[in-house]
Amino acid sequence: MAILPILCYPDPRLHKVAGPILAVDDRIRALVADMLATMYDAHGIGLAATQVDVHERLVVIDVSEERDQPLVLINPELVWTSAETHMNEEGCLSVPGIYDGVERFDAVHVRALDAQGESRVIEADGLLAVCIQHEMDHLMGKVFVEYLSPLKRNRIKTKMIKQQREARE
Ligand code: K1U
Ligand code: ZN
Repeated sequence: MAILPILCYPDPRLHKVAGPILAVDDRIRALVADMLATMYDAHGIGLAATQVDVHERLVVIDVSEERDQPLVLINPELVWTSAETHMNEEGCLSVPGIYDGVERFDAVHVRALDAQGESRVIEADGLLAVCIQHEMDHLMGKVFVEYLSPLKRNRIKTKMIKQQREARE
């Protein structure tokens, strides 16, 4: 298992649209293991393949307190969304230190393959529903700061570029 480098906003690779996974094989299972190790190492509750510069439709999530309930979503598709939406505080491992409100569906049903290649429908609400929507956005090349005002987004972009320059020096 390896800890993979996580792309940081505003890296243009975060805006690539991921393609479908055609076979759930040993390569994908190894990537799942590396992404779970990377998510736990970074203390995140989710990670999309896009964030580790792999542009395939794969997401890992664990919103459990004990960090022992990993969820693997391969080729996820939203099949139902609630009429109700809510503003939730979000963070992102690709935008470290930034938290802000994003409007999301309260509940979603998502169809996906698991790590064995079995098709499942997950019915999610609360933090899991928010995290699924955040991770599926990553697969479409969208980072949560793009929901914020241009003023806030530009401030965040400037701050991230400065942090990355200072980290290199
Ligand atoms: O995709 C990512 O960058 C992971 C991200 C997932 C996420 C967190 C919060 C709301 C939606 C999606 C994180 O894990 S950020 C770090 C974190 O653990 C966290 C931040 C805020 C609330 C709860 C957890
Ligand atoms: Zn994120």
